[in-house]
Amino acid sequence: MKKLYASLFIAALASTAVNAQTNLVPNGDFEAWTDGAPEGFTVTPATNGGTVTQSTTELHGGASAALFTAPAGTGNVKAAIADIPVTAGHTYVFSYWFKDESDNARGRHWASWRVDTATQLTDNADVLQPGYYENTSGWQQVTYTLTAPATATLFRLDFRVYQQADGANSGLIYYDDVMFYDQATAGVNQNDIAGLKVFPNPLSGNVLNVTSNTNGVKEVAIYDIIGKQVFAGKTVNNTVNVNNLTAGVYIVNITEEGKTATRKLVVK
Ligand SMILES: [Ca+2]
Repeated sequence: MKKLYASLFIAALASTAVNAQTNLVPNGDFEAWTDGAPEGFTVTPATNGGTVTQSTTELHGGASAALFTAPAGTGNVKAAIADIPVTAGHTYVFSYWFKDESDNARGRHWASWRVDTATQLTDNADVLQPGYYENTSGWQQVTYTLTAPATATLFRLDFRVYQQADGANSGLIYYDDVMFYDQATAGVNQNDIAGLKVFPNPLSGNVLNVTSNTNGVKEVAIYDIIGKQVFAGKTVNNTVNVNNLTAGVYIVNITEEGKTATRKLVVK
């Protein structure tokens, strides 16, 4: 028993160290607040107001999340992080969770690769500067895997909440667990699951086969093209049932025994 506890403790330490090193968003889990403001974020209200406050009752992980209250009119309340230094050609994972069950608020992230603080690049603008998210059911994860363009040295990111069109005042959106990390430092080996096969592809039925040389239980997460998670589950007899997917293109993330791989999936 003693040996087991020691192993678990070391595993927990290693896991903490990896997370601390790899997440380049300070206080991305919204656990640290000073004088009512989230540490590491600069909050800018609209001329019509809007606030970002600590939520300890509604949250995705840890003990708190950020609660955005929409302005009473046009404009947005914004929470921005300091620009993150990036290395051109490295692959980064950008991910966060949000919950918008309010008819009176809509939100989005707003991000860019930059040559410097003054010069913005247009690479990945389709996903880094998206339209508004309106009304999710529960917490939703947004995830992108992106490669820093050749001239990029910085990544800029903020979250913006607006009053929903035709909405009343005081709409609410929650954000939590913001991550931005260099995949090379994540301790995750991409495409390293020996013999991985995902089929049929295109998929027309409900049963997706996910097989590998070891055929261990795999965690499967599926994202739509705007990065919203639409499925999460584990394989049973090397299959997952994905009957809730509508026709379209998806990204499938598969994890088996600490190794992760990504595949594109077309659903007919
Ligand atoms: Ca949190």
